[in-house]
Parts: sequence; C-alpha cells; structure tokens
Amino acid sequence: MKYSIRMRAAQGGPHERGGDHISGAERIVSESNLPTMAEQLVQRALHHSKGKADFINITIDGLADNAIHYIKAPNIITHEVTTKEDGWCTAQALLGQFGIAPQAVERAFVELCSLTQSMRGAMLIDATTGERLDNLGHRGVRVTHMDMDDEDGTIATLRARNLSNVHVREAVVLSAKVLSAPGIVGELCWSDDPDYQVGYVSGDNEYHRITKMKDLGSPIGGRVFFVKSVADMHAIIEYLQHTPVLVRFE
Ligand code: WAQ
Ligand code: MG
Repeated sequence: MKYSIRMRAAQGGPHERGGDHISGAERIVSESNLPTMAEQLVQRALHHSKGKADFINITIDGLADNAIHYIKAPNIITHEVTTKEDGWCTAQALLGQFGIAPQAVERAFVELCSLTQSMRGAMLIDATTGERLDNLGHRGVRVTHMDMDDEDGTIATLRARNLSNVHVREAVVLSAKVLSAPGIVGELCWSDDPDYQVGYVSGDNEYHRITKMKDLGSPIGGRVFFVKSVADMHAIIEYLQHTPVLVRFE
C-alpha cells in the first residue's frame, strides 16, 4: 500500500478562514518514507519565498495498489522568449494549435490577469465558448493524488536535459494528470512564486515551457484547464481530485 501525503500552508490563519495561500505540495510514498516526507513538507511550508506560514496542514491517506493509474509524461519543449508579451503570444499560438478557440484563450488571459491574489487551484474554462465552468471562485479546482513513479529516474532524466528544479518536476506531473483527464484539451499556467517567471501551456501530450510569462516579483499565479463543451464536469473534477496517478518519464 502507498500513501498520499499533502501539505498546504497559509499566512494569517487557515485558507478556509481567509488566510493567504503560501505553498502546497504533495507526494505519493511508501509507509517507510512517510515520516521523512512529512518533515520535508513542513520544512518547505516554513521556508517559502512568499512568506512565513502560520498555518500548516498535512493530510495523509492510504491508496489501494489497484486504484493507482500509471500514465506517461508529456514531451517537454522549452521556448526562450525575451519579454512577457512574447511569452503570451507564443502561448496563445500554441493553445490555438491545440484546438482551443480564440475567445476561450482570450478569456483565460483576462481571468488570470485580473486576479488580485493567487488562486489555490485552477479555473475550468470551456474550450469553445470561453465560459468559466466551475463556480469555485478563488479556490478553483485543486488537482491532488499524483507523483512521479520513479523519483530517482525522473530526476536523472530531467537533469540530463538541464531541467533540475522542483517547479518543473511538479508542473510536469500535474500537467500529465490534467491532460489525461477525460474531456480536458489543454492548460495554461504561470507560477505564484515571485522569483519564478517560467510558465507553460500543454495540450496534445506536449508540455511547452515558456521562459517569461509574468513579471519578476509578482506573487500572483494561476492555472486554467480548457474543457471540451460536451465533457462531464463531475467526472473531470472527481478524476482530478481523487484518482491516484503516478507519472512515468521516458
Ligand atoms: N491543482 C490546481 N491548481 C494548482 C495546483 C493544484 N494542485 N497547484 C497550484 N495550482 C495553481 C494555483 O492557482 C497556483 O496559484 C498556480 O497554479 C501556480 O502554482 O519551469 O510553480 O505551484 O517548466 O506556483 C510552471 C513552469 C511553474 C515550470 C508552475 O506553479 C517549468 C508553478 P505554482
Ligand atoms: Mg507556487
């Protein structure tokens, strides 16, 4: 049996009482690795560029072996851009290639750019009409129960491609799960970490890193998942939140 272990941290009290989100992370590990992992996640909550957490929640739940889905990581491609504006143009063109309608792409950028604080999860936007489909406001839909299948192998594979930071690993795992959800055709993301400007778009089993998607120093990030008009929203949200997924890198 494996365990899902998840951390969320906030400042100014718990998220549900209006605290500001500082950091969140999760892993899927064996029983023997649980104590070490709990410590690592607490350390991470306490040392974050967004500030000092005064609320930290750790949740652990057991996963039946036969409940775990194994999926492949998308191909990773990096686009070097010199300005945020170039980054947005690159992102918009790629999302168009994934079959997302211009008004949906437009809506996603408008929504992300009008945030005055970071979301904790993602907005679901109709890939044809651009309509926002979840009604979860600032919380959005949080994807959980995911990790790399083979940590050492994954780190080595990514490092060989000069992709050694934790942002990349976590974002590729999340995007792999999102792209494997029934009815999701693509994603747009940039980080809420003030010192991290890289963002990405994904679709067609590809993960396109774009080196500048926001201004340095901005603590506001977010994600949009683009959903086919005919999709079953309940099934998508259930999968994103509860189906345990391990991602294999090749
Ligand atoms: N489920 C749904 N949305 C999430 C989740 C999640 N588990 N985690 C984060 N988000 C949303 C939330 O709105 C955050 O504000 C936003 O994404 C950014 O989260 O170099 O670091 O963890 O290839 O700050 C992408 C590029 C980095 C990596 C993304 O996101 C690379 C990043 P962060
Ligand atoms: Mg962050």
